[in-house]
Amino acid sequence: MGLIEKYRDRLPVLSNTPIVSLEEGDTPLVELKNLIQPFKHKIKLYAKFEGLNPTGSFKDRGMTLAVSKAVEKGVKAVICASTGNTSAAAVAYAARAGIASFVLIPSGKIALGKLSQAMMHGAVVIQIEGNFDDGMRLVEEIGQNGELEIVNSVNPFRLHGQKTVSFEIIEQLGYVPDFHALPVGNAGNITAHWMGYSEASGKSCCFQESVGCYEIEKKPFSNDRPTILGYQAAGAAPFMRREKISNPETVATAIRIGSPVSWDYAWNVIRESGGWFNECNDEEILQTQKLLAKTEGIFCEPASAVAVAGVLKDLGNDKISPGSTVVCTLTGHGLKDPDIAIARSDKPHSVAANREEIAKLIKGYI
Ligand code: AN7
Repeated sequence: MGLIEKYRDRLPVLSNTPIVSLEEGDTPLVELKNLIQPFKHKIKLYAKFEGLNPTGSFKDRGMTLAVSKAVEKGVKAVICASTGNTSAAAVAYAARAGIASFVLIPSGKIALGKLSQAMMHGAVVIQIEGNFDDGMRLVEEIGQNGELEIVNSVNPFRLHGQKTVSFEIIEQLGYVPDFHALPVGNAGNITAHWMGYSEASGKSCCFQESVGCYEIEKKPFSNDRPTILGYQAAGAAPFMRREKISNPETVATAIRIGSPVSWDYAWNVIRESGGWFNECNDEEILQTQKLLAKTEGIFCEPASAVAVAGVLKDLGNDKISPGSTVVCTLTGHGLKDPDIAIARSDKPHSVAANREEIAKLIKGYI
């Protein structure tokens, strides 16, 4: 079942909204016991593995709703700027809906898997000599006349779809976590998580009305909200600098964003939840990506590892208290960025197709 069907009462859909779905959502919540074991601070750490959505990232949650509403409205095409995952989701859902899609991506700065997705589904792929922030500005200008539906997270339906991740976490855990950590780029997802936790607990959050005042089910099913922790890559950390930056740079290309659209919303989330931002450098990010892969069997993309890297850092700082339950959103799948995985791993052994040679090699390891 797709998430619009599952959470219909809590989403702004009408009885005649055409549902465009790839059966997204319902992703695993995995406890990271091995990874946390060596740390002296005892917490319960979980990963919500959003890389297991149909196009390999959390963007599918927002896109099922944004594209469904675009079709309801009768638009012929959607457009977005992207560091790769939004475009992958947009083109797939547009293909499913039978409408055209246009995507603006920063030339040479999106991961290989994401580029292949953009190219595969029949979209018009426009590589720009500029970064995500340039693309976002251009899309807002081009989308102004209403002919094309913008499916970046300025589209409130994206946030409504993405808020469902919080509903699922509460259902899966059976309670509300103490902390929720996630990577922050354009800041749509941190906003959506807070919306979800707020709606689930029947509490209002300061931007709920501005992202769309709809007649939706408000009956609470939880009693609290977590503290939200937003983590950024050090070279692309406008929230840490407290101002937007013009030349973001990081190996985690998904979050190579200097001018987040949901700037004010994200600050409100931090203030209302009593949370904080922190940053990790590229080396910390890649080491944590590897740690997840080697100790837990979970292969996420670099941007996603920022959430876990940040939690480990703040555990060390004693900012997260022992005994806490902490959920990290792993936003995208590691297969999105095979170049990084290969560059950061031991080279395969090259041997003859010979039993003795292989046996000798194995002996060296056991
Ligand atoms: C894996 O695809 O912005 O803070 O254009 O792909 O909601 O932007 C991607 C963002 C985290 C940050 N992790 O989420 C895009 C895009 C992954 C991502 C983020 C992104 P937001």
